[in-house]
Amino acid sequence: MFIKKLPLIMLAITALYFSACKPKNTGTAVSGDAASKVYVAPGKYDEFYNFVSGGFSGQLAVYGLPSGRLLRVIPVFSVDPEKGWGYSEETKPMLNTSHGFIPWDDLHHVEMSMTNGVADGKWVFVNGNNTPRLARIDLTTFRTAEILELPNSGGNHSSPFGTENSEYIVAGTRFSVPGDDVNGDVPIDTYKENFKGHISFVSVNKDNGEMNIAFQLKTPGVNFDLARAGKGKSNGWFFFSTYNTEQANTLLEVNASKNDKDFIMAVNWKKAEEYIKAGKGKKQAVKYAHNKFSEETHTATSEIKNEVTVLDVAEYPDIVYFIPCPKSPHGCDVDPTGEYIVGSGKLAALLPVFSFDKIQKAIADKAFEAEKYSGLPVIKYEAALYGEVQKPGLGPLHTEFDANGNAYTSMFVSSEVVKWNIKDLKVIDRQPTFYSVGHLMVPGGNTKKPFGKYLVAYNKITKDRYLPTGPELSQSAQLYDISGEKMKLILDYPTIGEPHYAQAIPAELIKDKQVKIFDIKTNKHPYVAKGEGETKVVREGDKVHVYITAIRSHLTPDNIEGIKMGDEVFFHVTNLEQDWDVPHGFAIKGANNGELLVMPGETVTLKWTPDRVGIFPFYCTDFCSALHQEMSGYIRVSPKGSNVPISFKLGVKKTDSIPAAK
Ligand code: RUQ
Ligand code: CUA
Repeated sequence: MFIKKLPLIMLAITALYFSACKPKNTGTAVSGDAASKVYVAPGKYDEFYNFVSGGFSGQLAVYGLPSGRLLRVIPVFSVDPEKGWGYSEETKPMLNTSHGFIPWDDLHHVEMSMTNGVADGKWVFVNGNNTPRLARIDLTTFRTAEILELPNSGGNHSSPFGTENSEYIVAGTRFSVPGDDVNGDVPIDTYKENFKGHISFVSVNKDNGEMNIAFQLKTPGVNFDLARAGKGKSNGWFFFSTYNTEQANTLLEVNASKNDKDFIMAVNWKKAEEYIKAGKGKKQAVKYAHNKFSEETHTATSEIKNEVTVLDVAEYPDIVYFIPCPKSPHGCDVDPTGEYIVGSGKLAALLPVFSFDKIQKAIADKAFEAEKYSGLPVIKYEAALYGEVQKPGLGPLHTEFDANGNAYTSMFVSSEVVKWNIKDLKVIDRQPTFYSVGHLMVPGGNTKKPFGKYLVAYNKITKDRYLPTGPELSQSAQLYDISGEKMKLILDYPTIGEPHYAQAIPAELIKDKQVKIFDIKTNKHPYVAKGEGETKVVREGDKVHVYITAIRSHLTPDNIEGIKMGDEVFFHVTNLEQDWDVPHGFAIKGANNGELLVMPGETVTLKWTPDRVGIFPFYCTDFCSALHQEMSGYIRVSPKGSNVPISFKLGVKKTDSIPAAK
């Protein structure tokens, strides 16, 4: 109602206002004992691992909490020369898609694998927003183990969100688009007829984590923003926030903000699963990549798959129910009991809290609006509503929970974190953020058993907090102590990329499960050299395979001759070390590629095409011992057609030259 009646000029003002404001007291707002709360003494460990999305960096960063110390950056949808990710031959297939090699994506959300509604520390799932993909990171190696492309999708934003036992990781499309199996060459203003939403239910293998698209739900064409699975009593249901239910295709800023209410879409996924089991889904021809990294061969494979099973919700009206939710809801969060569903309408002046019991009753009583939405039932707002939090703040985005019945909502426009009670819906406390907070995170705050204690605000704009760094300033996280009635800001720390969502897990759950080395004896890489005696240089036409080993402090072989212009050289570097944290690196002059960083017991390959005749040094890039600077070698490149034979050696051990294979 409210915005509908406003003239366009007012809308423009609203939009301006929505773009953020700076809180008044941007000074130091920390209290006296803050330092002792975040101080982790040298040699001591943090209490939590915090996995923070890197946004448009395509990476996932791991911080310790409460110190805010950066522990690791994990490349996911990115190439990373530090780790050779996307540069080595073994990792390139991880970034393959139906569009070819895509070395970048926009990583927004983080979801830990769960058992009984609590994070179990096995895997972290993340979304690629741009070219729709899901990734799984293994928490024993802190490396990306799997990437699955999602067909029928355009902008994988409402993703990834998991069920109580990670039966499914669910991914909703941000942009509705014509399905992949139909002719998409249609006028853009035929959105209403031709554009469809798709939600992917991706199954997760309990033992090895492997993902597969179990089925997709085809929905009306809207934008899906975020989602949460039900839990406890609402396990079996899923809740998605939607916007652009106006189905606009241009100037969304205005045209997708017209309706007084958009919807939370409630999905009975157990029902959908039953229909799928009964064979009701339709097989559809699509094309998507499924990429897996094997820790046995230390190599990724990419498979293009061609089929997905789709259930059209329009044909099964007892799967999907729409619940009106004020003004373009962003976050859609379910409390630890599973009873309360909070919709954060980013343009709304209140926060609606829906009741799962009331939703069930409304469905049983058919308390629906007279008008359906795209042929699907719309539950009456009042029939689903538990109550509204009045005047919570401006621009609510996301809500997390503690173990004591409190909710915490981020307010983008008024730049604050607001604590309120779930039962009486009264605001208890509000603390400024510095500023324009997007996501917030309470350790376990999305699960059945929140740990509470801390809250981290991930801010979109961070002026005045750190030393300035040119036109772009550092992104920021802010840590609050939430153990008392009032929240207390205790630390600021910069983040990499743009932080979106994050989750944290007690360090105890994973710190002793880390892979320390790869057993060289079980290395199944086809080009492994399990000892210096197995090193060799093999010519196969104009491809040359160099089996090379690294151990403190030499590379074997370190003198290589017989390479010719026009050759493609593959350096297969095996790290022979069997000690924790002794990687060796490998780089060669003129390689238009990254370095390699090879873990103990692992084999990794660098492809190099020499571009000129001469002597090319190569060396270990990781300072591995006092004689690291000695860990180097030379390769000689001769003109095409030269008769210099292949030869290689280390020290006096002149190795036999191996004649050309073909
Ligand atoms: S979003 S700032 Cu991409 Cu998760 Cu809400
Ligand atoms: Cu090996 Cu430096």
